[in-house]
Amino acid sequence: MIEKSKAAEESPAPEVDVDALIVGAGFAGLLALYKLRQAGFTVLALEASESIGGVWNWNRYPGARCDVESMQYSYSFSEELQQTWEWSERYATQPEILRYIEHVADRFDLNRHIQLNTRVVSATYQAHENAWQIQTNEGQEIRARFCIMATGCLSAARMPEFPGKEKFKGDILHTGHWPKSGYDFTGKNVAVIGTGSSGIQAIPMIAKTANSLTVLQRTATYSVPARNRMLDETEKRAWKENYAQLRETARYAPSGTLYEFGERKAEETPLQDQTDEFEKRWAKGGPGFLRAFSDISSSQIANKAAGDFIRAKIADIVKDPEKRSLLTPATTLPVGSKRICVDTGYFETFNRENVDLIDIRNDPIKGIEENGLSTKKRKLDLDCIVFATGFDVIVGSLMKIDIKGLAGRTLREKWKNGPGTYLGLMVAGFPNLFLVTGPGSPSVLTNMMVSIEQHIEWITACVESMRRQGNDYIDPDEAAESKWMDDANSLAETMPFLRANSWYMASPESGSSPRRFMLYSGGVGKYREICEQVAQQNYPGFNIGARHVVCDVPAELS
Ligand code: N01
Repeated sequence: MIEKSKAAEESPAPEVDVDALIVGAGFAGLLALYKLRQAGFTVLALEASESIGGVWNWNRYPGARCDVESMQYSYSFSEELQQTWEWSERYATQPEILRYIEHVADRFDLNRHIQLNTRVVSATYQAHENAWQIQTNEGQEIRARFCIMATGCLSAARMPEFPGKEKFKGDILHTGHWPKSGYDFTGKNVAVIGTGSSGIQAIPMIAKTANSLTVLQRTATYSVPARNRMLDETEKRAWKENYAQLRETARYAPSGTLYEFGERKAEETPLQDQTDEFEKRWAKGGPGFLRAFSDISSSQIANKAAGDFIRAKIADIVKDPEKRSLLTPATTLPVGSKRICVDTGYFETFNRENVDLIDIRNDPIKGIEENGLSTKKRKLDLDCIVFATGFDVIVGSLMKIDIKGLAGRTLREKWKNGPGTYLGLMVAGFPNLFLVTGPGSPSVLTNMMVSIEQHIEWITACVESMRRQGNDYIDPDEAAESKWMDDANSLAETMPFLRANSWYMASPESGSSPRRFMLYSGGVGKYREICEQVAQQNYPGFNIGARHVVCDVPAELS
């Protein structure tokens, strides 16, 4: 599995098993394998699961599909691939995306570099040999010059601990960790906890076959219809004939996705025209609803107009007045402060007789028992409880690994007051360790395919440039890192994000002090330009050197 490069064989420097060790074999891990191998580095990916696919391998719940259109949620690195792969629907289903990932791995012969069923438990930087020592759950030890953490932002399923959970005799499932064999809800009494993107997709599907479905909601969610449909040949041809240009435009679009961007400001648009535009977008479906006007994320008035429109739609759809009121997002919650959901018949599902709704802010979950679940006011007899409670986002999978950098300092210790990175790509004191779509980058605010490709291309170019210059050590400056994170937080102050409690925030509840925005919200285009500029100027903000420099580090750091 581990192959030595010619350069490594000839190198007089301390030997490593592999030039680049990649953690994770989802979209990011596969691309890292491909690009770094193309560049002549030896590569190995370790994947905890028994199969590849990352988040699309784990999230097999009914109704799971992507909310970025399939023609845009795909790799752009190979013209042949994008011309030959056929997407069938506007929004691809989880099984189709997984088939695509498997196809890519086969087509580019990546599987031979992937070791499955292997969880990385620790990664320790060894200063004396300038290498990362990786330890796996199987006790395997691998030394790598570079470590690429392609661990995903939404991979560590969050399972809240309700008292009595272990006593439940029925089935407990988590949307982010769904059984591969599937699950049959037919005739069952089911509760779903959580109404984010996963819950909103799963709830209408579960309701179709369950005997009863009770949704336990903490916060009412903004959702717009997906209007999913089969793609027709003309549409696909239009994309394929113009892919090169469309992809390039997407790389500089605010979120890396092409929408019809409204140029007018809602604030300056007469009310009837505003409503007409929102209606048009509602009928078209998809998150492009939020691009109706250019000021929805910058103006509270425009944002409220978009929110009011959705609230009015919910009022039209949901018949029961109590459910309607509970499902209506508060006017104090800006649209887009959390990721907008995209659904197929979500609000309509609450008109079904077998579907009930409990507001757990008013009627909190007390605990789980042998045969069901109790809230303060109600007792539910259940066969199955589905947790759609999300993930330990962005940093969750990294935090599961015991990562030690210079002087044995752990990443957990370094990030105890919230995550910090330079450019979202590296952490000061953790040399040669690259993050993919990490905190401080646009990450989950964007089309992840665009962000993943940009990061992997940047990382590959960076290590190639180091190799050209005879360097093999890179570590960002603490000062550059602090400034980057401060600037990212200031940028977010102009957006609706800080006005909501969402998982975009590192907050005192999640161990961060002060409360900070975790991502870069200036858009993928601006972010790409900054990263490109850093590379062109030979990486200011990074300490780059050759291994003898590493040997010269002060004793207290080695
Ligand atoms: O997770 P979430 P998700 N007790 O964190 C509630 C991507 N994704 O898996 O809002 C009770 O958004 C929580 O309540 P609240 C996409 O980026 C994409 O749904 O915090 N409830 C919320 O309702 C998405 O944004 C796609 O008050 C608890 C829900 O659980 C991201 O994944 C599909 C609770 C969690 O929502 C995450 O989505 C699916 C507790 N202790 C996912 N803890 C598509 O592409 C949490 N909740 C379409």
